[in-house]
Amino acid sequence: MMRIVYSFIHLIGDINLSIDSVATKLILIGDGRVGKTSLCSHLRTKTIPGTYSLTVGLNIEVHETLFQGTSVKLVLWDLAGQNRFGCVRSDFYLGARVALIVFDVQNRGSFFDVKHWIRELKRHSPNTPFILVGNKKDLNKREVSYDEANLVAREFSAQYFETSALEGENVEKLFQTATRLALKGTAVAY
Ligand SMILES: Nc1nc2c(ncn2[C@@H]2O[C@H](COP(=O)(O)OP(=O)(O)O)[C@@H](O)[C@H]2O)c(=O)[nH]1
Ligand SMILES: [Mg+2]
Repeated sequence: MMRIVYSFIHLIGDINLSIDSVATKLILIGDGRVGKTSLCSHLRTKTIPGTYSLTVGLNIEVHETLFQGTSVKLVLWDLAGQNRFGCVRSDFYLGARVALIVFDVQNRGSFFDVKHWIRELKRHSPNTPFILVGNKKDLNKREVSYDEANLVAREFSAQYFETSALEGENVEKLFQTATRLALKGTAVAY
């Protein structure tokens, strides 16, 4: 049954499950170990796993939230850490209503790769809006400044959020903003 629902989401991006309920697809992309799985985990359980485990293949999770009085099922597609841009299958992007492009503020390499992830998203799904996310803001060994990352986001007319999946800072707000973006243009958002 879930598989059928997911293939519908594949086809049309979001579906009205009933008059006051909707499901929408959100994808997380970015280099491995930047905190994509932890962000999803914090959103759902308010904690992140104690031990690091590499995401194998793909995680698909559903998070139910309320948005403007409507029950929204956010279908989170969390890409495996070992995937590189250029190797991600195009059906991962299919029907995505919003993307989170995540990097680690204490890892300059992951920030450098952001432009490749943006290019990849535009190639597969040109109309999918994205939010740039600088994660691990709780750490003091910062290698990327807020202003520098914000500038890249603005270059693409995107928003920039800094988060800590560890402490939960800005996580709820990030996903609320992502939900708003995902539902923009669909009937339920109005
Ligand atoms: N300090 C800190 N560590 C984090 C944060 N988010 C994730 N981590 C750690 O970074 C590692 C990689 O996280 P993970 O979510 O698996 O990254 P992914 O490969 O992008 O899914 C794990 O050891 C996490 O505990 C954060 O906000 N702050
Ligand atoms: Mg992961």
